[in-house]
Amino acid sequence: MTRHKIVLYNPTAVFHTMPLALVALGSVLDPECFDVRIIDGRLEPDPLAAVLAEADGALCLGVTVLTGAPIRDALHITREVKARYPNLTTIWGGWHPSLFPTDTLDEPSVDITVQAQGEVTFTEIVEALAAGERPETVRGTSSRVDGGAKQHPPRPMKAMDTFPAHNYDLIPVERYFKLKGERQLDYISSTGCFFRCSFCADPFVYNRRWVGLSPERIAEEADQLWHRYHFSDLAFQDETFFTYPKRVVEIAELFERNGSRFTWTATMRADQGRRLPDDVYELCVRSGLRRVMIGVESGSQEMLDWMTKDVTIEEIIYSAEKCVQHGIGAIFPFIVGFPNETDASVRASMAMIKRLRAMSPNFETPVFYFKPYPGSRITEDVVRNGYKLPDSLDGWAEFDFIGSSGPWVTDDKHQLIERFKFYNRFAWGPERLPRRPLQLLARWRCAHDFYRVPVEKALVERLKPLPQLS
Ligand code: B12
Ligand code: SF4
Repeated sequence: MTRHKIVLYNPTAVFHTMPLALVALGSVLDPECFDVRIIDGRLEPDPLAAVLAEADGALCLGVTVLTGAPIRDALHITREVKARYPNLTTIWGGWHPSLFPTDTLDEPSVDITVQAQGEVTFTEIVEALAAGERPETVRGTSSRVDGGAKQHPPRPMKAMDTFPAHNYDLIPVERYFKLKGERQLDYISSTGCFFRCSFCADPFVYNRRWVGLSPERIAEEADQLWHRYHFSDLAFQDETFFTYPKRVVEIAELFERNGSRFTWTATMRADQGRRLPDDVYELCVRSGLRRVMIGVESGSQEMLDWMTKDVTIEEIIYSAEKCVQHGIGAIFPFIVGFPNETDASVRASMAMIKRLRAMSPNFETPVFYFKPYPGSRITEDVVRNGYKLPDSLDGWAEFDFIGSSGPWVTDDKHQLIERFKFYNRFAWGPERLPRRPLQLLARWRCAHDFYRVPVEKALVERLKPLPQLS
């Protein structure tokens, strides 16, 4: 039997999260028929050379594509591969091709795009290719038919328990541990989200549906993975891990029963945190929960209502208090610079950030600038009001949140936020030398909202440029 080579590529990006999408795709293919090679641009000294070498004799190249900077690398690789191997089928999947199924096919080097959940769709594509057929009308894809780009019927989401366990041996797990600086294994236990935040692409891509692995399966896999890789921390990359409290309880109980061998981190909404009983917090901590990520987005209730976050300020504070009470760390991401966001709203977010940071040295409050990522209701609104989104993949490649804000943020506001971010970062956290003097100064500045003449900032940045992510 011929064993077909399948090449999967993860474009270069910030951070070293494991390429779970490609692991998911590679794990569903029958290893007797398909030889899956995952190449991660973040690990290769010369990603193109690595992909070109593997693409020789392969059945297809699959690329996972997020909106923004990763598109640049995805385009470069796909164009070069297509130029060298014109008959090799190229498939793009992931968030950007899910949002732009047919527009992405304006790029001649991309043959097929895949929308939303990819396991079954990708299997059908490669099986058709292996049988020498053209996978032209597979559900959940878009392709060129009679010269024009056509979106085929969507594929309903499938229960995750029907898929085989992720085969982490497809990636060099130890190398990710090294790059992350900790033995942290990334893991996904659910897909989609029931909520409707109007800045988020998830409701558009998954139609507010959610599917998840059963607690038994998660605990069993975690146990097996621990024996295999001896990780010390498990990072759930789900959109909303705390969707069903009963499921969380079962997972935590099973982790505890297995000996709580590792710590874990997961995503939680503030309303979910508000409803979680104390004994569940306690159980989660006993089972290893060390940190949650709770998207706050704004300190202004008016803004939260406008973005249909369906969360209240009271719920955010309550959840934060519960984290303090139970010794759980938390990341509370904020977004500023929404269209028409008032100065008062930005000030409310700054006040909320200060309040949260003062509550615990284990609380982080990264601040992102709003960028109208496609697929969201706010983006539709700003486009209706004249904002021009990129109209090509090359344009989308330049569209990235890192280091830039939308046109709604004035220079003055940008300056204020950047200074606030700097001082807020130093004001809290561990109280020790040599940062202590700067910490006291930063704390004073934050307490008095005085960010003028930022000499300390200039000095620190000159000595050590800070990464621009939060
Ligand atoms: C890990 C992660 C990252 C990692 C990158 C992961 C990587 N591939 O390198 C890092 C930390 C770098 C990152 C960064 C950002 N991210 Co991010 N991230 C995630 C997160 C939490 C998990 C992704 C994941 O592994 N999922 C698990 C896998 C199994 O699911 P999946 O990726 O969706 O893949 C499935 C399908 O999409 C499809 N599929 C995917 N790829 C392919 C490829 C082929 C060939 C096929 C056939 C199918 C297919 O099949 C897979 C299995 O069903 C998601 C949220 C989420 N839970 O998905 C957000 C998410 C992807 N990120 C998002 C955003 C907005 C960002 C940021 C822009 C902003 C921010 N503040 O975080 C930055 C910057 C990205 C950039 N431009 O560089 C958005 C996506 C927006 C978009 N339009 O691309 C998401 C959905 C979060 C959200 N709800 O807003 N992110
Ligand atoms: S921001 Fe989070 S909770 Fe809101 S819709 Fe997106 S994934 Fe769901």
